[in-house]
Amino acid sequence: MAKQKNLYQDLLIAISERKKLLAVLIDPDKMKLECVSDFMVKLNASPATHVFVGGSSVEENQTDLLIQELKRWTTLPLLIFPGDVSQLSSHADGLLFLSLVSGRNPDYLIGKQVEAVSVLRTMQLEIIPTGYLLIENGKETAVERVTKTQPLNRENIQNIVDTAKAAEFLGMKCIYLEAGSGAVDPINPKIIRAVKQELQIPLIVGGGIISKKQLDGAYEFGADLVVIGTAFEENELFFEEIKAPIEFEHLSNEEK
Ligand code: 1GP
Repeated sequence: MAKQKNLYQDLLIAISERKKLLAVLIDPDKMKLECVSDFMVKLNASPATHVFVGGSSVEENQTDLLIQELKRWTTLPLLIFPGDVSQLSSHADGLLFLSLVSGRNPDYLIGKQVEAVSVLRTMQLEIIPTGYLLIENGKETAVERVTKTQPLNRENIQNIVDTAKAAEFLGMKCIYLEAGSGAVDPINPKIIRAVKQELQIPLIVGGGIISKKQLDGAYEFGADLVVIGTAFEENELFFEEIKAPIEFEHLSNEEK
């Protein structure tokens, strides 16, 4: 099948049309190949607009095999959200080329990216440079462990905004606010709003979102694309739950 080459352009168009974009994150370490078909039938019938694939600890080749299988079941854009260079696959449509700008570990700011180039040269992936910000959420996350970096203090909203803006000034095409997979608290709506107000580029938000209300809240406060993994992994009925129309009025004043 021909590759979709306009992922980023399509993202900008969808955002300008005020579409609510939702990526389902699939972790190759947790999704068995034989379960893909059932999962994808549900995903295809849901409001999901993108499929992201990636994890923090994945065996060599596992990602490539999973992506090949996923592509048999969906025409949605499939982007790699890599935990490591070994998760690159020519069968995906695109790649979030992450730089962990919240941390100060050179390996995850630029080292892994340099390592990836020789592999990426052999692939036709659309590459989307993405400033990746890990925000503290109440417990240690896999990203923190693997990258040996500290998340940003969630109370220091100005520092989070400045970090996101610095990434935009550096030329990143998206900002990803990450609370971490399975986070206790998703990104606080106040942080989403403050970052969104300063950004000219798309804002991705993920980590710890397990209810329709939290999903709607993320959109209302400025997320352009929301990423959810765990909630779908643990409860496939969640595909049904998110089908209800968005009801912003149910958010309390406190949350606003
Ligand atoms: C993790 O932001 C993603 O990198 C999604 O997190 O698994 O908690 O939905 P969850």
